[in-house]
Amino acid sequence: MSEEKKLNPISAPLIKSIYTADPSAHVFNGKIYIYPSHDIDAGDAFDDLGSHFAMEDYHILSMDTPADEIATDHGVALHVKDVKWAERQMWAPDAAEKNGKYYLYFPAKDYDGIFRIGVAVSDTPTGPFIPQPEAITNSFSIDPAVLQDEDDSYYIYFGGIWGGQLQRWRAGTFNGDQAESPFAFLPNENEPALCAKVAKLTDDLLEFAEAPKDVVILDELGNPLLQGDTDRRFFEASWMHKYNGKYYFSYSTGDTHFLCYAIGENPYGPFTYGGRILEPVIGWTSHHSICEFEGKWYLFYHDSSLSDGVTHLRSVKVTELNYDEDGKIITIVPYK
Ligand code: FUB
Repeated sequence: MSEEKKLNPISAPLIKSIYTADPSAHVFNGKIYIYPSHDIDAGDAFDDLGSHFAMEDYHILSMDTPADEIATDHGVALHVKDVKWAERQMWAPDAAEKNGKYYLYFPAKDYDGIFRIGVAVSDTPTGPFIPQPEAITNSFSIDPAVLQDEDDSYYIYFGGIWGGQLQRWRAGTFNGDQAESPFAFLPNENEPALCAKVAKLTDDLLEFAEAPKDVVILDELGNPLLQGDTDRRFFEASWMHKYNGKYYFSYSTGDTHFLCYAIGENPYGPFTYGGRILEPVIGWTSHHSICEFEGKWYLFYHDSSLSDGVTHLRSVKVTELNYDEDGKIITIVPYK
């Protein structure tokens, strides 16, 4: 038995009938809805571009309470074959609600192999979602996450390096040279790290209202994190939540497998690195959301324990998240 299999997880898969990952959780009308990726084994070999993540559709899950660790699968809410502009790889989605309509934000590769972000709309939280005919204008990269702020402005955070292609957009247009290399065009180790992006959404929530800006993460001295600081720098899996009036930007460090967070005073930042949320899980990726329900805070995350460690066959989970008296998130260890 491998060392991993001896680990005792602190939480159980919320659903075992399908593999799910990248859980974006929201409370709509008093109920928890989870917008995850739907993992499948499409037969693509593991590589550093994430080709093995060949997902084709989304299923929305719901839960009455996190305590039960049981979610209901509401079936296919959107399939790639119904999205005119998208060819493949339906990666981590998120959702938002406005005036009784629900908006599903999702990344997928277009027919040129470039990740774009699309929006699909529904009258219910569980879909089916009707996609817009085109991706969001000037969208790029992966892992959208939407914050509805208290003034009813909506902000979209996104981006991911390596297979997420963020490094290919450094000059403002897509650089397709050396397309098989996930490492081409990354900054040097002693240069500021690549940042996630943030943009306000238009009132109809269908487009960027402004050019995306960098989500800058500073260290304790006020300097931007460096690309070589792989235990702390942004890789993918943006999430934004508010706690006690502060903005908590959280993310995955990718190849070092941590979920970390940084705190700012407004939705654009800059954000100061705060620490780790979750130590590495079984599997390569770590991806999450943070959500308040009935006065308690929860971390939704995933691991590959149900598939015995298969990287691209993951399961969403939930565990309680706590803050200390200074607002720092108490680091969670996912196995006992
Ligand atoms: O699920 C596919 C990709 O794996 C996501 O977009 C990343 O965040 C990572 O979890």
